[in-house]
Amino acid sequence: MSRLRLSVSHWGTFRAEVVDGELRRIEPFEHDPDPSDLIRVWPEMLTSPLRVSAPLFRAGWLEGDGGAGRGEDHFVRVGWDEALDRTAGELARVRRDHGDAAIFGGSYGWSSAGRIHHARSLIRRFLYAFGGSTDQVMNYSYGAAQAFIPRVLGTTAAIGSHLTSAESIGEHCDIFLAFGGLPARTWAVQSGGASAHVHGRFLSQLSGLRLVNISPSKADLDGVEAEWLPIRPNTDTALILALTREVIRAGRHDRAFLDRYTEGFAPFAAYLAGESDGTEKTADWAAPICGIPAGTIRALALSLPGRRVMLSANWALQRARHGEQPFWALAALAAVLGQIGLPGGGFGFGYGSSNAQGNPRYGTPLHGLPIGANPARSVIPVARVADMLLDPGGSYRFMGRTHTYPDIRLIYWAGGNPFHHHQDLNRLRAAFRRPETVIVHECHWTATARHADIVLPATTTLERNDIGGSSREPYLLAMEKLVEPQGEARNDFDIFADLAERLGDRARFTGGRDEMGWIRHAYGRAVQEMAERGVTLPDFERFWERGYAEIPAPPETYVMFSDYRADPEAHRLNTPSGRIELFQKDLISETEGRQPGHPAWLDPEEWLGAPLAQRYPLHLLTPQPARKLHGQMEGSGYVAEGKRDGLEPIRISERAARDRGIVEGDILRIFNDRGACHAWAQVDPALHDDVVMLATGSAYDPDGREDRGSNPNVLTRDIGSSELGQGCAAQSCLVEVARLDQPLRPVRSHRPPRIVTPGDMGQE
Ligand SMILES: Nc1nc2c(c(=O)[nH]1)N[C@H]1C(S)=C(S)[C@@H](COP(=O)(O)OP(=O)(O)OC[C@H]3O[C@@H](n4cnc5c(=O)[nH]c(N)nc54)[C@H](O)[C@@H]3O)O[C@H]1N2
Ligand SMILES: Nc1nc2c(c(=O)[nH]1)N[C@H]1C(S)=C(S)[C@@H](COP(=O)(O)OP(=O)(O)OC[C@H]3O[C@@H](n4cnc5c(=O)[nH]c(N)nc54)[C@H](O)[C@@H]3O)O[C@H]1N2
Ligand SMILES: [Mo]
Repeated sequence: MSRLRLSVSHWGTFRAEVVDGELRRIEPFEHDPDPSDLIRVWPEMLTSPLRVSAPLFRAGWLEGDGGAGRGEDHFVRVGWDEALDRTAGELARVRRDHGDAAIFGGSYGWSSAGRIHHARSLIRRFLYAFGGSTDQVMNYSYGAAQAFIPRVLGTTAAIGSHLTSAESIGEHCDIFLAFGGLPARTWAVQSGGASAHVHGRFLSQLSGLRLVNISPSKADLDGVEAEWLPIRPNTDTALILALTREVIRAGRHDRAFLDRYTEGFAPFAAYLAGESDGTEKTADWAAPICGIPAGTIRALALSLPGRRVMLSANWALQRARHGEQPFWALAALAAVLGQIGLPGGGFGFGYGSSNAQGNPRYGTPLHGLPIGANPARSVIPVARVADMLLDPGGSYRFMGRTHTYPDIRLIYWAGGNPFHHHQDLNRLRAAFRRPETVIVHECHWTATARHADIVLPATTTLERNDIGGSSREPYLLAMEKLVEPQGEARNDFDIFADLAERLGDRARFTGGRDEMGWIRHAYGRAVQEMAERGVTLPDFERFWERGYAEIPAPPETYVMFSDYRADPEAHRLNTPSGRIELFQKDLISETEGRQPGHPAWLDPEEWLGAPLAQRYPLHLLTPQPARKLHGQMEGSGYVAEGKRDGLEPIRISERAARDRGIVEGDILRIFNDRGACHAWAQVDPALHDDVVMLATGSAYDPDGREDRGSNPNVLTRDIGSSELGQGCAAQSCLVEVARLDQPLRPVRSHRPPRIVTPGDMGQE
């Protein structure tokens, strides 16, 4: 038997046995204390019938149908040379006739682990090298916070890049409030490559302290003793404001902290007291909004002062209308309690949202190919993609300024799946029919590939060499090619290199290095950086042979904002006042009064307290899928184990099920004015009565406005969090569900589209 070679995915590091060029067996990385079951999917993903097997052109595009057939058409098989010639030709034509910004190359998506072959980085490097393109800024994960929070806290560190360490919490914290819980499910994953899963270790630090799960779902905090406060979705801000007001009413706020470290407490406090709008934000005020009894809110508030408190919120809270507010309000509550910068106290966003939050600050050095600057200087906030395509020249507000949408003629995507990640997919489908040409590199037949005109087959990580890991985790990982590319798949790197050559300068993209050249270069930089930190890494050959290099943890325990607390002058924050801003006057003028200047309860429009709830009385939440990374494992047997009739489960409360005559296992139609999809009922005894939960990740398989499968993004609303952050607002969505009484139309997404070979027309 040959030695087991190492490879890496966002959902886990593993070793593989390869016999006669075939992947026989995989086993978890020897240093992963708690590997995720998800790695089991790899052998299937590699050879899936859904692999894109050859370069293809959409039939209607060849006939000049103006995009009408996108998503419905069959494809024509072509050779690589012809595919690359046409792709390079289309890029050159659109640049010449419409300018560089007419190419949309934001290409949002997680791509694969491994830094050298990271598709989204490569496509931007390629496009920027030849004039640039329209890009996307921020992300779907925490876009509202990413755009807005630096404005009031001066940093994005609080959104998950450097949170107060688990050890510090274990040692010092008395009360841990977990808004959205701390689900093990999301900790399966780490962008760049999960190597050591530590959710269990994190929870063990919390045992013995008072832990409160504030979430519509009890299952969001499992495996450790916790209280559960079932909250209505999107109402956390109201609860947090009421907790804050009750602390102030009791005179228990930390005046010394507020004076020294914050700006604008007075106008914020006036709002809480009702001086600015006539409504005092008491527990009695919040109770009917968030569905938690006033007595419970008041008792919780009064239990906080004088204790070491960590206020944690997961990213889902801000993927909502006015998603900027709960995070800002939580930071304000932490300030009112005087907890910011204390060991085990303060706040943190994302403890519940991916592996290794609260790890020591390893700062594992990972370097991909440089992307460079975008000469086209054209960007949109990431989730405004459909608006842009539908409204060229239209204006919109973002981060305090007015911007104009470019006129997009060509879409180029590699490493993402907008028909997974975007909201209101029927609207996106209409938007995708607008441009002249859509080019997609994919490994698998996603809905995005089905909506393209030119589809180029990409390799997966298993078919190439790379270097991976995450800055938050302790291993640099050598990713060794395991098998030859399947079908005619090629590396994105090689595709872009060949396109660059056709555009006149191969080296402008490759930088004169090949795959192993870039891997050695990345490792060399890591060796140098670690040497500066006094750590000697093994030489490249030894690293590659062994499969990993370990990065030691720094000796000090990390506490967010501890330096600021110690010396607020020397460590001024990057905000207008240099302090934590609880009020910003400019917000009011910039938004012409549409936003108040402090954290505030703002109506999310689609929530259980809205008039629309008369017609659509259930709040749909769309969490991350347990058996997948986003849409990536669709079509596998591993994922199918969780399905029935090709459909995903939808969690529904006992009461909501009873009221509708639904029992466990029933097939449901989930609908609102935007569309409908299907799922089987999983009755959940520990879910908020008026909430249903359907995970993302099911392939979009449209039949008119109905999705044949279980994709909740036909239901979600395509609107920005607000004009401040313009993040996606996927979690603000009302629906109704009913037992399906007609036969289900079979799901088609497990089969590739029809492919014909020229000269052999009509054959499949
Ligand atoms: N309703 C709702 N929608 C959501 C969310 C939600 O909470 N609710 N969450 C949002 C969030 S947080 C995120 S991050 C997004 C995720 O959205 P995406 O990141 O777009 O989802 P993925 O399925 O990971 O898409 C990555 C794609 O890259 C492809 N790929 C993998 N490796 C390679 C490669 O080497 N080369 C090429 N060319 N392609 C490759 C995969 O096959 C896959 O199709 O979804 C968002 N959408
Ligand atoms: N297995 C797996 N893990 C993943 C991913 C995956 O695809 N699969 N994706 C990764 C990515 S890209 C990201 S960005 C992170 C996302 O991490 P999160 O945003 O933390 O994950 P979600 O599953 O969307 O939401 C977690 C929980 O938040 C609760 N919640 C939703 N809305 C509200 C609300 O308004 N108030 C309160 N109090 N609670 C609410 C829901 O009950 C839900 O179960 O997950 C990462 N981890
Ligand atoms: Mo994400």
